[in-house]
Amino acid sequence: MQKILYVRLPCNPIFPIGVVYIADHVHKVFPKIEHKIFDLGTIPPLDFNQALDQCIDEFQPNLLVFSWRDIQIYAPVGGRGGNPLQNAFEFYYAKNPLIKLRGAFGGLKVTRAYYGELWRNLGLIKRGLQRAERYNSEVRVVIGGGAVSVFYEQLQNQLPQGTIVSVGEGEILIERILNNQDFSDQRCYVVGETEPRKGLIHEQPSPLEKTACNYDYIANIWTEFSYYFQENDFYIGVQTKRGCPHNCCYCVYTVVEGKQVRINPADEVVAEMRQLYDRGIRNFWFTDAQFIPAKMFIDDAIELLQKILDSGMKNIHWASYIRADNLTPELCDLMVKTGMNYFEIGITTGSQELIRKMRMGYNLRTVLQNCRDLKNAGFNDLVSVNYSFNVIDENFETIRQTIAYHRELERIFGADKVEPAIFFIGLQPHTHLEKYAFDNNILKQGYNPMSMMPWTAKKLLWNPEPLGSFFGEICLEAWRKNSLDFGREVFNLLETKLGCADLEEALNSPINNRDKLPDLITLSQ
Ligand code: B12
Ligand code: SF4
Repeated sequence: MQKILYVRLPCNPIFPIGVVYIADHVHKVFPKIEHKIFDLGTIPPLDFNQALDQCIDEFQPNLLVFSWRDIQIYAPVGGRGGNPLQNAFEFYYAKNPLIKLRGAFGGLKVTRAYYGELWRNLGLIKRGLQRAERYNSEVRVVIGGGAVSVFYEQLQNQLPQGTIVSVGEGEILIERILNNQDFSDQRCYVVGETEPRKGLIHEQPSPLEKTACNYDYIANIWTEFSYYFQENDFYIGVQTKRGCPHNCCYCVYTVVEGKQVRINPADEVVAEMRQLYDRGIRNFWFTDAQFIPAKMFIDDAIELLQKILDSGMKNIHWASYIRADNLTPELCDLMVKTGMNYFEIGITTGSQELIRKMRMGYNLRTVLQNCRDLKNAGFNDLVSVNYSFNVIDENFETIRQTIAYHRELERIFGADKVEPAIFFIGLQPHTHLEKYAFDNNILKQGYNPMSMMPWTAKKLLWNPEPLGSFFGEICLEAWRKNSLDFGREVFNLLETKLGCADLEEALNSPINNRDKLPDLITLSQ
């Protein structure tokens, strides 16, 4: 008799949709297997060890499925141990020695928190295995999830021998393990037995037809399920598709999920939402890499939203990552009617020339038109616009263009409704940007992308010279003047210093500039 324990490793409270989907899938294929979900995200840190021991003692699993969601903490917001971006910038760019020292202390705190969490999670995996071996010497450990998908190579030396390390979605792999079948063709390796294949992450995931998650069953095998229903501002994850066909130079989603977009049938998505709705959930996060990955998927998005509307679920809200170049007036209308109340536009830059150089493949003019359609459809909520400055070939002119673009978005939605979120790219393995960094001697092959040592972190928190110090100083000044409205302050400071371009300049990417494209454009996967 198989007994599977799904352990979601500690994480900020975010619904553990990954293990829920795996447990649901495995239950549908093997209805007789006993499952239990144990979510360390709901346990206070001091109780982790004891709670894990107790769960294993009671359940005595013979397969341990560990799900690890996030490792990286480069976020421009307060989080674990403080605001990592502010600490790093104070340490790297402050001229005032006291501020530099404050940055150093802050950075130390963040670094300690980072390594502390890393070692604690690795410790929990080892501890879980040893505890489970008391009851079953043949117990196996499988580990997967977002963090593992990104850092599967680095984790190799830190996990117990025999651990099966999985990249990307894990349903078929677990199915194979339970059937005692060969799983060597899956995106995985076994610590101490096989090496991760070269380019493993670029392999396509196995096809899988997703059906609505059976939440009655999930509620049976997961005692803390209701934890996520207590706060009514929680956004529960629902996946509507997998994969993204794009090539944005800094993005790893497209390799983790694969380039082939696989749509989950709209009726199944609505059936899944309905079960959550009946349990009182009103906020949903469509966890897709992109909700509308390309024009050819607009009809699928329309079908889904129309079915949500027809289902009669009232007062619901949803959010997702959305490429704003793929909207139509009909879609905008449905988005508003179905309760999309938070909108993130990840345009990165307001300069069409840089959009092309970063291989992001969209047209800024179209984005503006679609934003106007959205506003006309009645969208009146907050729009968060993500900007990552200084990715590649940024210069004062492209900054002025980004300012012009941002001001136009403010004219469309209202300045109080458009929130600029200032990011700097956290460089990730397996991206075009990583290859660019190798080719330009910014990083050396064999570097450790998980390292938080200041000399490596400075390269991974992507803000290269010659503009690195300029942005460093602008950000420091913005935090000093108005840390509560950091993004807007950054834009105001940039505009005061550099002025604003003509919008038409921002929207054009003159063809003769193609000659000057950096190596990036010629990179292959
Ligand atoms: C949607 C999303 C968000 C949404 C989540 C909304 C919500 N309410 O759910 C928002 C915007 C809030 C968000 C925030 C963050 N995110 Co995020 N997010 C994603 C995204 C795009 C999808 C995650 C998801 O839910 N997918 C759908 C579910 C079903 O898939 P899944 O959980 O990955 O599980 C599947 C597989 O991983 C696998 N699997 C999972 N566990 C296991 C276990 C075993 C044993 C096996 C075999 C397989 C397996 O099978 C599952 C089913 O197919 C991923 C990138 C991506 N494309 O994967 C990043 C990602 C998970 N996020 C990431 C990060 C870092 C964050 C932040 C910490 C960013 C930050 N610095 O602030 C925050 C904070 C999150 C928190 N804990 O508080 C990283 C994590 C890895 C890392 N780099 O450390 C990812 C991978 C993106 C990246 N650039 O690397 N995120
Ligand atoms: S940034 Fe968005 S559109 Fe670009 S590859 Fe990543 S998920 Fe796809």
